[in-house]
Amino acid sequence: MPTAYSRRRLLATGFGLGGAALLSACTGNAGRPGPTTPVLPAPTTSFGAPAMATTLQAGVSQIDLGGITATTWAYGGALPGKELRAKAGEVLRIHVENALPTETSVHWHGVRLHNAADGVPGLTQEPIAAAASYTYEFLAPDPGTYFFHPHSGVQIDRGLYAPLIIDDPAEPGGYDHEWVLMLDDWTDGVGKSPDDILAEFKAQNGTVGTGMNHDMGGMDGMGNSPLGDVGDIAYPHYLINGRIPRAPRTLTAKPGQRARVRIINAAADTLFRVALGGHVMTVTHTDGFAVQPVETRALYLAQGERVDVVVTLGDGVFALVAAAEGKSGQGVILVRTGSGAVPPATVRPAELDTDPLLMTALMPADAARLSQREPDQIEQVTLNGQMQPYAWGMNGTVFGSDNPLRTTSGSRVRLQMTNESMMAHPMHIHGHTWSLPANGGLRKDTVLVLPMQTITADLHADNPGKWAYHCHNIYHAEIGMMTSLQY
Ligand SMILES: [Cu+2]
Repeated sequence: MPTAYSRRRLLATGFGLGGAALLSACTGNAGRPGPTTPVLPAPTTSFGAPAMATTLQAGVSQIDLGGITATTWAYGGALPGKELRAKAGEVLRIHVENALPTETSVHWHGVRLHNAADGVPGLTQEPIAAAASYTYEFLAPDPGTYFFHPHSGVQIDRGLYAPLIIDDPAEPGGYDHEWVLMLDDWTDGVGKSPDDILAEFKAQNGTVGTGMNHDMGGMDGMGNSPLGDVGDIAYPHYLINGRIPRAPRTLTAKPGQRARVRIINAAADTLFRVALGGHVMTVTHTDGFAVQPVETRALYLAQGERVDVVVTLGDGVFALVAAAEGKSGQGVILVRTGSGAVPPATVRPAELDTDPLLMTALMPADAARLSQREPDQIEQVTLNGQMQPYAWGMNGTVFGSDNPLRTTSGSRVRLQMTNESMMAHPMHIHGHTWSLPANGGLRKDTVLVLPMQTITADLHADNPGKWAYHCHNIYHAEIGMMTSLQY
């Protein structure tokens, strides 16, 4: 299946504001002041023996996607790779063996770890050469749903990803099952390779500048999303936990039981719209941090974002569907609690079309708030570029020609991100968790900035180092939509 490019399109109105309005009607406490001291201790580089130690091998593997075998790159020969799990405050030691034909790295996405373990070649370490190994050791301070993947080229668009779950010893539980779902868009070994796709984009020799860009280029029929343009590439397949929809995995439980579902979007270029047929989901966390619970029947999850939901299960067989937003295709996983026919691969639960919740419509749980404080420093950041000729950048330039953001330890830094393009960008900060003042201090490390939208995100500079700050559309990042925060 050829690569296809999304059509530039005019924005529909709405932007999921219904969800935001619903939420504030439920909670009614926007702007409530938070505690007066930071709720979390600063990350540390001095720690004791690891509570969790393991070896992770990145190598070339044959993966069965469900009747289709792909030769790809994966961790430990599995897709997704084996989940890693530890408790908050524990030290993890992961020895990485690189059996790939090229250099790699591992980034622990969302974890507020010390800079040297962040896994970004060029900023925090030398790449791990082919046939070499490297040991990451870090303390994971905050409980939550995280994942790991390379920060080398477009390797995340192969099979190199796996969950990283940090348990909260104080978690009250209240559920019978815990399921971890990884969403992905798939081409490697069955269509063009990610490196081929990137090479085609690079060959367009696009350039970026500042200023609103209303480009309307594009070629095919993609792009039918109320969010605007959300993806550039039509993939042959979309996966949940490594499987195509006609050979889905099945989760089993009993009717009436409660399941905590941790959902991770590991896709390179795809935003998903997620629903569980016949069910309402209660959103409890995003990007690891607790939110004021919200019920929804559908939600949007952008690349790099995570969400935890709790569902009370009905009786029968249900499809949890992750529909590729603005594209055709979907990932499916089944939930079976009783008898019933398996739904077809093309099943489309009605819940998908019920005003999906954006993660940026959530409000934080009180315990998750960062202390409120006026910023010491305000930085304007523009998100720039266009699909044709393909070019993406920040502040009118590309990574390598960028001016890193600089601050000092202890500062409160406000980033005002203005998206001057016609495409949504999931912006990700390393080593910190933002606080979004427009959401009462919602904590996130990956924030979807919609076309022409400005989002304000504060951070507390308590973790010195060189921190990548980039779009988590991995093709955007690799073509130049990345800078860094340094102090
Ligand atoms: Cu982007």
